[in-house]
Amino acid sequence: MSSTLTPEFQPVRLVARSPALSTPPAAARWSVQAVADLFELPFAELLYRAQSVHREHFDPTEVELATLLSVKTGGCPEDCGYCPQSVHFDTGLEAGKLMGVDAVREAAQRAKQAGATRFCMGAAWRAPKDRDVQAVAELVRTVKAEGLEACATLGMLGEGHAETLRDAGLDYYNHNLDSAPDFYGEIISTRDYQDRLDTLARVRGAGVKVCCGGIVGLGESRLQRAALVAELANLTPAYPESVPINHLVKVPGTPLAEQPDLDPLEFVRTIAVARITMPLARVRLSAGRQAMSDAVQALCFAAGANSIFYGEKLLTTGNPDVDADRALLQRLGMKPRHSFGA
Ligand code: SAM
Ligand code: DTB
Ligand code: SF4
Repeated sequence: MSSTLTPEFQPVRLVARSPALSTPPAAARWSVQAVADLFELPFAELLYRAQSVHREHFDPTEVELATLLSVKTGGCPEDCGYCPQSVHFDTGLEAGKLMGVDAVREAAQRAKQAGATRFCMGAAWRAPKDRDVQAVAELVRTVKAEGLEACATLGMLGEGHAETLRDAGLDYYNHNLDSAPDFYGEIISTRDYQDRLDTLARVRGAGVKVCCGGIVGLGESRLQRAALVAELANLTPAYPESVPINHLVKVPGTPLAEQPDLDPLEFVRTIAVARITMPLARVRLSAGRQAMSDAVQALCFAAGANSIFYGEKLLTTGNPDVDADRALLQRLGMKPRHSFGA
C-alpha cells in the first residue's frame, strides 16, 4: 500500500491520551490531497484501514452514548444556512430563555438513567456574555454532580470564558469547523473560519478537551470534505479528542432544506477518513441518524464511529428513540461505554 496515502497509518502506537502524544510530527501532517486520496480508495479497502486503526486504539464493540439538551433555544443572530435556530430563517421555532438548574438536573438524571455517560448542553448564541457563561458554569456543576461527563456548545468564547467553564468541571467544549475553509462563506456570512479557530485555541489553552467536527451534505464537494477533515486532523497542538460528524438535517425554512441527498456511502467514507486521520479521537456519528438506515449506521460503526447522540431529540430536531437504539446496538453486538477515560 502506498505510504503517501496514509502518512500516519504506520508510525505511532499510542498508549496514553495527551495532546503531546497525539500530535502528529510536523512532517506527517495531513495534506488535503492525502486525505482526498483516502476518500478515493475502494470502499472495502477504506473500511479495512479504518477498522484496523480503530481496533488499535478502541474496543470496536463499544460505543459512547451522549445525550443532548438545548439549554437555550433559537433566536441566534448568526446565519448558518443549515440551522433552524437562526433568526434569519423562518422555521417556526419558538425562542426560549436559558434553562434553570432544576430542569437541567432532571434532564441529566433521565439521561443517566437511560444509560448515557455524556451530557451535552447547546445554546443558540453567537457568543455568550460573561453572565451567560457564569450561568452555564452552574449548569455544568449540576451535570457533573450527577456523575456525567459534561460538554457545552455556546458559540464563540471570550477572554476567561473557557477557564470559568473548566473550573466548573466542563470536560469538553464543542465548536465545529463545520466545513472546508473555501466552502464556509457559502454557508455562513456572519463569522469567518478564523473566529472558529480562535475559540478552539481558547478552549485548548484552558485545558478543556476539544470536541470539533463538521457537517456533510451541505453541497460541498468530496475535495471540500477532505479539506474539512484535513483541517481537523491538523489542528494544533493536537487534533480534537472528540470529532462529531453530522449529516445535514434538512429543516424546512432553512436555505438548505431542499439540498439534494448525499450518497450514504459517502457519509460512511467521511467517518472512515476521520478515523484514519485522527486515530485516538472519539468519532461521533452525530446528527442525521433519524434519516439513516440501520445498515448505514452499522457501516459507520464498522468505519470507526464510536459515539452517538442518544435520546429522542438532538437540539431542536429528532433523533431515533432510545428503544430503537438499544435494539440496534443489541443486533450489532455493541455495548455502551460505562466508565470514563479513553
Ligand atoms: N451556536 C453554537 C455554535 O454554532 O457553535 C452551538 C450550537 S450549534 C446548533 C452546534 C452545531 O450543530 C453546529 O456547529 C452544527 O455543526 C450542528 N448543526 C446545526 N444545525 C444542524 C443541522 N440542521 N444538521 C446537522 N447539524 C447541525
Ligand atoms: C454537534 O456537532 N452536533 C450536535 C451537537 N454538536 C451540539 C447538534 C446537532 C444539531 C442538529 C440540529 C438540531 O437538532 O437543531
Ligand atoms: Fe447560531 Fe449555532 Fe445555529 Fe449557527 S449553528 S445559527 S451559531 S445556533
